[in-house]
Amino acid sequence: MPKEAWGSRLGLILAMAGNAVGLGNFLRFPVQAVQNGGGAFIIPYLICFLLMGIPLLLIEWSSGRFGGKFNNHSTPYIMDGMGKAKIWKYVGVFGIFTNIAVVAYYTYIESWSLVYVLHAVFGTFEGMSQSDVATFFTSYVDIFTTSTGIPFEAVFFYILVLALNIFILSKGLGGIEKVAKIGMPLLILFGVILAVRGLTLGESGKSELFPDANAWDGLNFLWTPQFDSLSNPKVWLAAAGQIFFTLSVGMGTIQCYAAYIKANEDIALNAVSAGFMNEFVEVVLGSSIVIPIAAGYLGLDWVLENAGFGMAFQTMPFLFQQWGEVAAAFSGVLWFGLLFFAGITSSLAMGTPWMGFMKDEFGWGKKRGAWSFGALALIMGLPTVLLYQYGVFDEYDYWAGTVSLVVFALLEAVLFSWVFGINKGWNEINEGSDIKIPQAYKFIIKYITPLLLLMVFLSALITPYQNEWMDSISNVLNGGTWVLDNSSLIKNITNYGLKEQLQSAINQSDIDFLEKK
Ligand code: MET
Repeated sequence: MPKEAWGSRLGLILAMAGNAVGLGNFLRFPVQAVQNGGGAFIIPYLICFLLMGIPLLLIEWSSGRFGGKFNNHSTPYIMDGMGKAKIWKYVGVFGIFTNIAVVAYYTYIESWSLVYVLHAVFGTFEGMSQSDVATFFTSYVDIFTTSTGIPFEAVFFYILVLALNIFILSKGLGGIEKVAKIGMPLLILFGVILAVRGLTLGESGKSELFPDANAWDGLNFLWTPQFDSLSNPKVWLAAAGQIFFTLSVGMGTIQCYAAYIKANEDIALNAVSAGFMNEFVEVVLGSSIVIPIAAGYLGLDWVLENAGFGMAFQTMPFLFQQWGEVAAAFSGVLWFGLLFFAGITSSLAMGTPWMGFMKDEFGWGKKRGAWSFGALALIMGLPTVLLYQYGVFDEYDYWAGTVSLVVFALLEAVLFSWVFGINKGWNEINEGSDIKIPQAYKFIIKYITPLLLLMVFLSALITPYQNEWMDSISNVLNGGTWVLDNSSLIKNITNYGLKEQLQSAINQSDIDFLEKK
């Protein structure tokens, strides 16, 4: 039997871009940008892309292709082949569980998108007020509004979407490639149409209720660079987190896709192209839809106050209604269809590390691999669906979608440059390459990227009260103590479930100092 490989270069790039382009580009990026000062966010974001994103892409693509040469297709085997110590295999296994935990909540959002496409078609939101649309969502995910305590519609569509993922995965690379070849162009087309609307809306949404509505305000807020943020660690951390999330680095999915690239085939140009494609979709399309459209109807102040994950499902369907019945249905299909394609091309990638591991370790075929992955995802995922109100969803996002990515990225960067060795690594990156990666990247990959990743990790450990770094530092200089924020990793590890009690026990004078600021 011939070895499995990507059907074409285009297929590979679209699958890799599909892996990266995801819900994060449309739901997470705009919110992060708004919450971190708009134009103030963009510069740190781009720097993180160049100093951590691109290097990690190169590390992951080349590690994957390297593993493929020895017929390894999963992070445990790929990493095991790069370092002598047994620990690397276990680091690879840890990476697999990140994927299963992310897929558990990620496919839930995918299922919402699919359901909302149907509701857009059937005109469910017609004539609803903004609060009706918002309530529609909360009752969809709410276990308290159903007499049985089980949101059947949500569970049904969740399982349906999971089954669809399993079905495609069981078809192997060919299935993933096909979905990417259909999904990615449609996603970009849908995104461009909506972005044109966002960019041309201007003040046409102005009303008596919202006299300040102006889409341009939203765009200006995002695109006016502000240099003062460069000294704020909070903004840098958010920017770094967004880069990891959006590029899908630190999970092992890229390695597993790259393991199917032939030994002499280019990875340098492919990696950079897929990375830039993701950035185009994120920075250009991701910032031209939700924010300007919401600012165009509700005003920038509303956006600043309400920017959050909920905007996509709780506000957009209401705003689309302002364009009339047909246009609302059409826009709803474009928006939620786009989210669905963005989601599924990423969740498919999250299945491959597990499937590859079962193949490498036990020789399991695609069907068995896909079904076992689905079963695990379901076991992990049902709590996010059934206990949504209890914050399970957010816990998954924090541990798997935020912390694990950084930890894994740090470990793989160390493995690549310091254990495998940067000289060997650099040769892997350049072997068969169609472009010349600037020599400076050899230095960056060896020193700068691991150092920055270490800094990101340490800062997450000790995030200060309310993420106010400057004030906390001056408090310490004034003889006070470093008060940890509840979001800090240390607090999350040690005080899990006891946050409130411990919060009240910390030094009140430090809190007073910080709050006065
Ligand atoms: N890169 C994809 C996205 O942006 C998947 C991220 S999973 C941590 O949504």
